[in-house]
Amino acid sequence: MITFNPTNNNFMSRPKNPVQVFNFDSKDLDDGTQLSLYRRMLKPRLIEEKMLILLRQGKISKWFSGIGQEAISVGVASVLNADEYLLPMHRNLGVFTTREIPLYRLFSQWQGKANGFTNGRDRSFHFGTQEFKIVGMISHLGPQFGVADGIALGNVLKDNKQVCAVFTGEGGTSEGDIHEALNVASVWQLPVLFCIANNGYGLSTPTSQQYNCDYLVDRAKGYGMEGHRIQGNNILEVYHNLKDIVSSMRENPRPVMVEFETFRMRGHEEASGTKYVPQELMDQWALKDPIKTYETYLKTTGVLTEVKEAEFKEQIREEINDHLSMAFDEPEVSSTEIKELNDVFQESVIEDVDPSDKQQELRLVDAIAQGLGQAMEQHDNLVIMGQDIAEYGGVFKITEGLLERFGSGRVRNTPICESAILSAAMGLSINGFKAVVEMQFADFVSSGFNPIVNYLAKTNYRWGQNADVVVRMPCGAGVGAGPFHSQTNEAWFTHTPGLKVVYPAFPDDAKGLLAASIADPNPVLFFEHKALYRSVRGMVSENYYHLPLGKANVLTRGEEVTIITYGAGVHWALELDEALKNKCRIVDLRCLMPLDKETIIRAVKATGKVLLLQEDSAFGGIGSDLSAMIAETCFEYLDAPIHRVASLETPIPFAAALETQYLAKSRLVRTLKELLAY
Ligand SMILES: Cc1ncc(C[n+]2csc(CCOP(=O)(O)OP(=O)(O)O)c2C)c(N)n1
Repeated sequence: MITFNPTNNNFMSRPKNPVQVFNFDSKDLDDGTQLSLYRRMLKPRLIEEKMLILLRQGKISKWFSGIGQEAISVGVASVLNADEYLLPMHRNLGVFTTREIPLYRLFSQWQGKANGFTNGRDRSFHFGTQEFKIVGMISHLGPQFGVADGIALGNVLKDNKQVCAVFTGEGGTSEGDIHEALNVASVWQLPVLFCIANNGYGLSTPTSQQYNCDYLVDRAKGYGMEGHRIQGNNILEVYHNLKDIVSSMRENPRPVMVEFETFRMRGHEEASGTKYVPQELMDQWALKDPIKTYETYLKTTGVLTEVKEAEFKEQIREEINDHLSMAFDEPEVSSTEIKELNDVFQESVIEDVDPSDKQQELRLVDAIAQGLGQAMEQHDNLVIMGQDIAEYGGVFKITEGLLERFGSGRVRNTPICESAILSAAMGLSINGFKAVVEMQFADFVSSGFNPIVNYLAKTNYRWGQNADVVVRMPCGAGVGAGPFHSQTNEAWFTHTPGLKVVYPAFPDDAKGLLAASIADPNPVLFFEHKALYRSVRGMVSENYYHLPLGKANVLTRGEEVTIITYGAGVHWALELDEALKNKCRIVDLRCLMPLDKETIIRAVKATGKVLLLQEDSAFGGIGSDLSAMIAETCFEYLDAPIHRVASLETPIPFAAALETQYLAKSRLVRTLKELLAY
């Protein structure tokens, strides 16, 4: 092992002869394996050389080069079994080739064609494939570590003794998601091989501006994790060390961090160049080329001959050219609006399970708790995670008793790590599990926003991997809790294609909709109004049952005005309607995405007047979109302008008088009377 920082000047005095750069030691590796490692590194290198030509000819778009880093990708992929998940980043072509993905599929992927992995929907290495057990990156880098946590948790729960490996560059390690994921992996002792390819630069930023410690792997100690620093350009060092580490991880499941020392020999991506990299560094690292140095070693030991080398290169080049022709011959991708829209969600065939006649009176909070417990019985692959949800039963006591009933494997207290846990929920889904994540308060979802809107929401559309995740969101004001414990932030998510958003107002709806949300293989944000938890009661069927997502409920049949609302608004509207002697037709949306447009339109047409009521502030909220939709579809039926009633455009104040003034309810009577009088 060497002791230098890739961009630090100590390294300038390295020897000039490539053979001396590394102390190769094949140990007891047979010749076949030694040659196979060589061939495996050669393949991505020759593909890249070809890609650089195609890039110059304008035949492919962006290219992120891993030239000089092949030993890391190949070494890691070579020590994992074919059924163990690999989570590569943008410089890990060797992972894909070592897993023997047919090259034409990779080439089609890079050209945005249908034989790729995303139907032209995402570019470069942004794809995954269950067939090859590879989970590709999203651009945001950091969530990848948390996804690996989830996959590893799935492996632990299956007790299959598998390891998964995830990659990042040193730049990515500065992201908070990475810290959270490392912490969770350590607390839960998840068998993840965390691979940090320290290649000196994150785009143009040298390591000295990225972190302020000697070695990134020193951080492993802080996480209570084993760590190793390995010369990433020495394939034998990578292979031997990882083989030992990984087999020990299989025996004794735990996370391990490995920092690979390497160097980025080309620009961040091809168009951006390397002007900011001192030439001496380039020259020094050129001597440590993982393929050339190993090639020289293999030749000195007689394992590789000139003839064999030429044969390998010819075979690989022929394969590349054949597969490139296939990809070039493939037509440009085409689709239809309907197909694109249909692929946003995985098709969900949710069985009809009806409520029974045997009922009991429950509060909203109890109905949710009962529904969650029954869903745990129904799906033995369902894991629930959240802060203080196990022994403590959650801050609203909804998960009380579940630990005792279902055990600590499936009912998991988490550190305060929203991003890592939501990413882990994605990983669980990839590994065949269902997950329910409890946000302690809906407000805190902002700390896990990235994995929800970028991972959970987009993965089915991108490469057909569903995110079987429900995020429970205790939300809403009226509880005197101020700006950070009172928000109803559904509009943050209804705007993002790929997420379902459910918002019940009654106990029976909450139970049936929660069960259906969990049964649904797609990501669902499930809003639970805190002010309704213990104030709203109703009769609830005792059995496990589903209510369909995307069906609104018409609660009253008044003829003069339609009020469309959800959540706490439903109860404000009901109260007022009673006072006004039933003039209102109240539609409880129950589900915001999918939206029951038919019921909305029918109700508007029936009264000719419509009031849209929401607890959230108005601008950019659900009411605004409903208003546009109603104006577009029901214009001729309207007898008055559409009215919206929403909360003030301010953060949510704490003091009772201010909160009351803030809330939409305080303007409801006045606006409704104006509308009735219009
Ligand atoms: C959250 C986020 N911020 C910024 C970027 C832009 N970006 C993409 S890759 C990259 C550098 C990553 O450096 P590193 O993790 O060291 O990997 P390397 O590219 O060196 O292999 C940056 C800044 C991004 N994709 N995502």
